[in-house]
Amino acid sequence: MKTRGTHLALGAIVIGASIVGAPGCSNKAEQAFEQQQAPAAIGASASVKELMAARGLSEADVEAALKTYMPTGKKDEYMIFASGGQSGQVLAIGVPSMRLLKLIGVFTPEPWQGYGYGGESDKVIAGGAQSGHRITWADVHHPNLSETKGDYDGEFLFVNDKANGRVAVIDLKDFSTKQIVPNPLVGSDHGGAFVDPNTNYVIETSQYPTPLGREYAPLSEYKTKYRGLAMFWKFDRTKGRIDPAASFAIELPPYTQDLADAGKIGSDGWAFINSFNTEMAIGGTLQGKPPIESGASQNDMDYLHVVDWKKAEALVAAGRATTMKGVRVLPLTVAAEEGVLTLIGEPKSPHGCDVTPDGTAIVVGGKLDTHATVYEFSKIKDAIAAKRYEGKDAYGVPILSFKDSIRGQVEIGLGPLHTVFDDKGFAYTSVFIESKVAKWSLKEMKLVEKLSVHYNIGHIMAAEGDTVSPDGKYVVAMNKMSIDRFSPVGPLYPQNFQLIDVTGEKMRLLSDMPIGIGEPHYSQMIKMDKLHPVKMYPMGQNPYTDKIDPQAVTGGKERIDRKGNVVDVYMTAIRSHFTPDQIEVNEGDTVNLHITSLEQAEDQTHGFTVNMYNIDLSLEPGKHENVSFKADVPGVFPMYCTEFCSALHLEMAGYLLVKPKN
Ligand code: K7E
Ligand code: CUA
Repeated sequence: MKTRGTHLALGAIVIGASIVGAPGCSNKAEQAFEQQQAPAAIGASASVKELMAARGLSEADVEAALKTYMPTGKKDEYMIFASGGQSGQVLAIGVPSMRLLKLIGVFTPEPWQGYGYGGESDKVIAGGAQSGHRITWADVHHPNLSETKGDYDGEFLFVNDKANGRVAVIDLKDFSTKQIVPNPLVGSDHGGAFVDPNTNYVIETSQYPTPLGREYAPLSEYKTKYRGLAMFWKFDRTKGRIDPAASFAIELPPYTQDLADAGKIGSDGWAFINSFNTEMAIGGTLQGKPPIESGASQNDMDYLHVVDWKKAEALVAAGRATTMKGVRVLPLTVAAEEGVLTLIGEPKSPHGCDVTPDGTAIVVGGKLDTHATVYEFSKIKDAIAAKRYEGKDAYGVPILSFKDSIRGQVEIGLGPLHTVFDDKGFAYTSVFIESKVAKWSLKEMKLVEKLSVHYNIGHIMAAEGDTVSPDGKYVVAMNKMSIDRFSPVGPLYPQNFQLIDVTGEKMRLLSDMPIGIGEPHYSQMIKMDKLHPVKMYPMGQNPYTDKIDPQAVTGGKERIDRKGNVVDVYMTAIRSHFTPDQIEVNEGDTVNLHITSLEQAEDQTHGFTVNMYNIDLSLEPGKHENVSFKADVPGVFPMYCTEFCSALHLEMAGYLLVKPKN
């Protein structure tokens, strides 16, 4: 592809810069080379040399700069979708520049996009309520792009909310959140929101076991009443929404299920979920009992859960499920008997669970183990087919031999967590305790190189890394701590993304990007040319129904309708006025504003707010918004456009007058 040429070209420039005898450049051969080449490059090189000296930059720094600098107007080659952690949002970041392009409001109201401040998007957030409780934050862990034939297709993004057991759907047509689905059965999730290679399902597995259906049972009944769950949310691609009614779940034992991944190619139709705390420790620190952290670290092995979800889907269709809170749940007994669920030992307190691009293996990192363990799918499949079980767990779930299920183990270092893949058969594992990226060969099952990162790397991510054809090129270390990397900003430090070039024989650290909004866990990186967002909406479009809104207004049809104490205002926005711009109501009236942007020019966004009512809308070209409020306080309330849309933006204003009752 083109980029390879670009990289070569950059390499040549770097050589040009490095040969001018920058400080620290003592290579004689290079200096000789410099004299030969000097005439052609001397002007630029001399100033580069001075700049390097003035800023104290090394050759490696200059090379990194040349590989990541984006001149004005030039666009990035990849986009990262990163979880925003506790912010409840998703970040869109350009690569290699690592420039933040957008913060997408997902679970948390986001004022710039007018997300969650009175308009239509309020319904999306309201849809995410658990047991009637409106929730306006999330612990976002894993963004996952929709796939077609195992490749990112750039259409949708799914993310999970670990804290509240929810999954959100973001439409990449307009980079906005269209749906939040609360899981009515669990109290938290983690292994999500992964998709199968054709995005039939968005997979969400629970984390901390609770009684299913969000019911009550005392902790003394943990082993009998608490359960884990694997949820298969059916994704309706034409509607762009999850269809809860067509979804199903599989009941799991009360081990703490952790990361999950879907099979691909030969392992399509299967899902893999690891777990810790197979000891089923419940803590009790105040009563002098060991905390969960020590109780959960007794066993040498925990369980990798192997799930034949195609079989589960067929059993559910055949009526073997029971319905709980409107969800069809395949009982644990059925899953165990029918070979839907099988367990395999996995080294102590594992974390990452990543299927290789060819679908033949599953890589698991053991947090308290020094290995990456590679499971061979064909061995697992054969053993299940032949019912070659080593035993059963307390819930009757068959267990396969660990020894007979693995391809091997690779000595990685202290605290291996997650693994990603490139296009050359290498795997990259994050090594948390050592703060390193370990590169190893899948074929030779051998460690190749370790690169120091700063500091305490959690997830790691690679360009198109979760597809059947990763790109290589870039790996991103998603570091939990930044310690001395940035200027101090108080005791809460930003996380640090470190961009790594993996094109060469040696990994090269290119740049840092502080994430000052939350703790991103995972991210995915997609080729920019796969994304095709719209530049504007068709006139009158409601982005949350994907239809022209029935209340949309066209120019000249603006009006105010009054029926008793209900006032409907049909309003338009265009540079640089609202029509109508005077709204008079009586105290206590219900006011329904229906506002259509008549703009059809690129990047001509208006905003709308009215003093005191906590209303804030973003009116992108063509967008329609509906907002209702009770005019319960008499007075005069300025309303205005909140985007600097034109020279007369400040004049884009009006008044809401609320006449006192008496
Ligand atoms: Cu390792 Cu939630 Cu994927 Cu954090 S998780 S790092
Ligand atoms: Cu419209 Cu400012």
